[in-house]
Amino acid sequence: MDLRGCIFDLDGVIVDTAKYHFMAWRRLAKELGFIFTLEDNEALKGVSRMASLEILLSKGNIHVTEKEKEELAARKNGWYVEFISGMKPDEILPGSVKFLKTLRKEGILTAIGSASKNAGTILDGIGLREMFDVIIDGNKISKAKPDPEVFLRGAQEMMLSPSQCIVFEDAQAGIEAAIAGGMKCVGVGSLELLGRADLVIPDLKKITLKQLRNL
Ligand code: B16
Ligand code: MG
Repeated sequence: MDLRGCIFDLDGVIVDTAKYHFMAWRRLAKELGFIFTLEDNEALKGVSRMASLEILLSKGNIHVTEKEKEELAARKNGWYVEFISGMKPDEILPGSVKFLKTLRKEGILTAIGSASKNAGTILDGIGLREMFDVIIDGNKISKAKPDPEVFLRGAQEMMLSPSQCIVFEDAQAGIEAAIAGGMKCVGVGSLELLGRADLVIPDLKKITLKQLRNL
């Protein structure tokens, strides 16, 4: 393929924030009177805040009004923001910085395509904001993954067509979004979960441009 741009999911690809989301959701579940496990948390990856809350509430068999949902989501986000406020560059996932530098050197554009409304805070905390030409996050989009909006906006702002872009994702919803947007995608994580991607790698440590151009 004629590779011109790479679009990265943030949580789980560039930085390991999944543990902080889990800690906050688990705390909320505990307050609501049930246990939320690490396994339950898999279904929340890449999913928007409100959709995540819906999944959590159905796990606990809890029914609340829309207004209460807003309040619960805000409570979870308050804890999450507190957890990520102390994030340091050493929480960047292995291989990310080196790979981003390689892309820059080769003139390939870089974008963030994240569902998170906290993406800016995280990028500032880990000092990576300037490594991305374009940042599309949960504040800029109206349709959550698996809708392709976030990645299509990324391609559009890089002034590229979807066929010139590759998406890097750790969540099934994100892989589906890339496919729906007509983009090649690389799953970062386990083959078992991300088998629908064009290529699955455990992390960004060993990925080469040659591998990507062959997709
Ligand atoms: P927030 P990504 C996603 O980020 C997370 O994977 C998901 O767990 C989270 O619920 C979602 O962002 C919304 O995050 O509550 O901070 O707006 O993986 O798309 O970078
Ligand atoms: Mg993710």
